[in-house]
Amino acid sequence: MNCRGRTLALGVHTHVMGILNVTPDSFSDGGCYLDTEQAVAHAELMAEEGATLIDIGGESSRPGASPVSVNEELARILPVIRAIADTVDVLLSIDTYKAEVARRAVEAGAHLINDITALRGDTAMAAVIAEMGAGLILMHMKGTPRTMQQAPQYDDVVCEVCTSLQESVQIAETQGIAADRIIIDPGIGFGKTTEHNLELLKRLAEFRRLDKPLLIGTSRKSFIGNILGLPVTERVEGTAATVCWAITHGADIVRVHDVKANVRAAQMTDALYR
Ligand code: PT1
Repeated sequence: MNCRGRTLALGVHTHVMGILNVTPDSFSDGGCYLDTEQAVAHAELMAEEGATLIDIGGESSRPGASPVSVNEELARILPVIRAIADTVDVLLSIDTYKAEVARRAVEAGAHLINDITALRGDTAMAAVIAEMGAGLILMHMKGTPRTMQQAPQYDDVVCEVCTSLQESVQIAETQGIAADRIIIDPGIGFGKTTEHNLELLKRLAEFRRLDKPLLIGTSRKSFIGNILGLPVTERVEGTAATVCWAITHGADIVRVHDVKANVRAAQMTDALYR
């Protein structure tokens, strides 16, 4: 696939997308020089460890998280995007559902937008992506991050997620986004119980029917914690197991925190499977 003059070869090997959160902790207001330095250092490390994409997020979308303003989000991510785009050889993805944030991020050097609302959050998003020739990740979510884990229900989770993503693909292409710039993602943990997440992974191959590159994000998520009975700091092996499984069931890109371990798992799985 092709976005903003950069190409991403698909099918040759699995791409590992490293997660770079620039949501400040309570001791920092975000956007200051030290934060930017730290973020760039983390991006450089992930690139050295084998990440070919980096996903920058300025607003948490974990269950229960609250939204932040456009200005706050921009203050957090723009300095980091500018610094990384200049120095690190990776595709830069921005985790935002706000069209204004997307536009400014792509102007600053980002290559693709990771929209966790799959174009349902901001009606101006599709036009921005189309106009700027950026790539787009369409992720399925039921509800909003604040409310999505309040007893989510589906008749057939795979069919419903598939249909919803197909509709978003249709909206994207109708609004002028090139068919080969669209990636799909079933949104593990976004309005899904542990059973729903397992069902989505077991039947992951059904998403190949949409004929789009497939991204999967399971990293350190609570369904792994529920199964293993382990806290978030102890989920790297569980995550790696889901990464190997996802690759053999059609994933092209995996979104992870622990790049080194998951690149090794992905390389070994690629050698056996691809
Ligand atoms: C994802 C994803 C994302 N996940 C894409 N973007 C998060 N494209 C943020 C839990 O259950 O899978 N795909 N952006 C992080 N979201 C969560 C959701 C984190 C659930 C944790 C959980 O613990």
